[in-house]
Amino acid sequence: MPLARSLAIVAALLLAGCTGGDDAQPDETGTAPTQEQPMPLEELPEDTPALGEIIPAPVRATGDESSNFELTAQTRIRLDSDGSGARRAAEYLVDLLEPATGFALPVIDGGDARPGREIVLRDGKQLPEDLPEGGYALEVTAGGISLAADSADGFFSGVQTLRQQLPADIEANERVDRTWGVAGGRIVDHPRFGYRSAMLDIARHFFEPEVVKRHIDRLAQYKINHLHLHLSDDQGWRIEIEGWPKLTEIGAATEVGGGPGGYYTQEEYRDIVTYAADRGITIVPEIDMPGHTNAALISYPELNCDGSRPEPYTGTHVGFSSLCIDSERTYEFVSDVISQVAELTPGEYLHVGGDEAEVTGEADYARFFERVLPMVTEAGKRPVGWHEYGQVDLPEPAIVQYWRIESEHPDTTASAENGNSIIMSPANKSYLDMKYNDGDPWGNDWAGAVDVRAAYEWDPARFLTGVGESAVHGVETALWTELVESESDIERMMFPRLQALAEVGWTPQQDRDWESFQRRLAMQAERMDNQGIDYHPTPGVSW
Ligand code: NGO
Repeated sequence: MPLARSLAIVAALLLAGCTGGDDAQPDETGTAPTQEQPMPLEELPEDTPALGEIIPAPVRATGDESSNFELTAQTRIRLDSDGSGARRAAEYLVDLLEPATGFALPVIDGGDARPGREIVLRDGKQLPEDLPEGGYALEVTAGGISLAADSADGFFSGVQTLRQQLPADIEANERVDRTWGVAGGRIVDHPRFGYRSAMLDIARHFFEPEVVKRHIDRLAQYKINHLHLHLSDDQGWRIEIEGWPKLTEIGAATEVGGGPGGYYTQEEYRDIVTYAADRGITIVPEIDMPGHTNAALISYPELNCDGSRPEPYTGTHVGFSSLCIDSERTYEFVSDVISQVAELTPGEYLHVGGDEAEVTGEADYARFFERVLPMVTEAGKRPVGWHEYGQVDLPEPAIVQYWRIESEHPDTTASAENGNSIIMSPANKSYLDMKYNDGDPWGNDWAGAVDVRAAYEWDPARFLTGVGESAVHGVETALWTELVESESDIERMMFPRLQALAEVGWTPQQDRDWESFQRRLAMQAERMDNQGIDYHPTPGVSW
């Protein structure tokens, strides 16, 4: 018997042994059922990624060429877990694998091990004890694949790793008749930051729910676990609020450039939230206030201090609108909005904007947030705000999102010193509305060009003076849509910078390396093509 085969059988038996299953025990005839075990794939198809050649790079990957796994129509997915996270991740995996393989893999709850034919998702009994939150271990042997985690986040991340370990054909929309191999070995992995996020501005240009859903699919594959939706701005109000119908009748009917705008009904929003959760993504809703509120003011002029109705705004300037800080009507409005949005959103966070309130006045701004922040915490949510709101006395759980390009920002440093966590979104690294290169015909440029390398080569814990690793809550890219009008614009601006930011948020700083990233990024081209992503083939990467 060839050595590789005997090793694979030993591995299969061991795997069965650790699950407590008894399929590997001798049967009535006294022979172990090894003939049921498929041959290990001694020759992986050439296009199968080596273990760990994925984005974001895993913390530790140890390949074992003698124990490659083959996914077949007989493979089943078995749950050995008490939580719902494993089931959700398993169902997601089944849906991911089905179109290209044509396999409708069954998900089985509990039951015995069946070596050689299964992918087991199990609670983290075999995880290293000190594995940080959100971590997982993926063990690939000829005898089966084991994915162990102790959180839904960990299971979803493990599934994304497995997905990228399959050949790029797995992303095809139609059945591809071929051998589906996975390189053998073990990955033990965990995120650097628990919060890895992307922001999409649906206020400047509105995007229909199905576009947002496709966007969610695309983000999830790189282990992005939050999607921040910028739901209101001067140019449009995008979510139905009961009791305030004009927000959607009037405030939603505009967008940059004069297009028709649009909004989500509460039902559509809930549906997006559920769709995201099924892919391991938490929605973070943002209602921007007290500035960036022209769309609310044209809907309800009583929110304006002089009671007059401003003109609808479809340009791209910022900093000219404000809710009336002294009017009780403002707080009735804000309270209804916050309580309804909180109710619709199961996730932990509610973003209250707070940026560029240039016509609000400093004392008014502080008074406004002194009333509004308790509304958020009372609604059971953790407030997030753009860094300007750091000038206010923030409650401890409040999170500050830094978006400027300067490396000094005393208010944000003070917030960090006071124990508030900081989300890092410096515009010259993570703003995906910026041009890639100076000569690009599209894109904003106030923060300078942001090419893939710039998006990759920075350390979120060293960007801002006084905001080190333990103060950083996570990283977020921002796609503002003043100049982004179509789904293909979204794709071109996001990809491949999104992959760079995904690795910034996941992989330990000392393990990150541009050469290695560049190589792995080039391998993503075929995956993105198969998904129909209209990415920007940025120069400097050997696509
Ligand atoms: C700024 C501004 C947004 C713009 C964006 C464009 C923040 C937090 N407020 O970022 O309104 O759309 O720049 O890059």
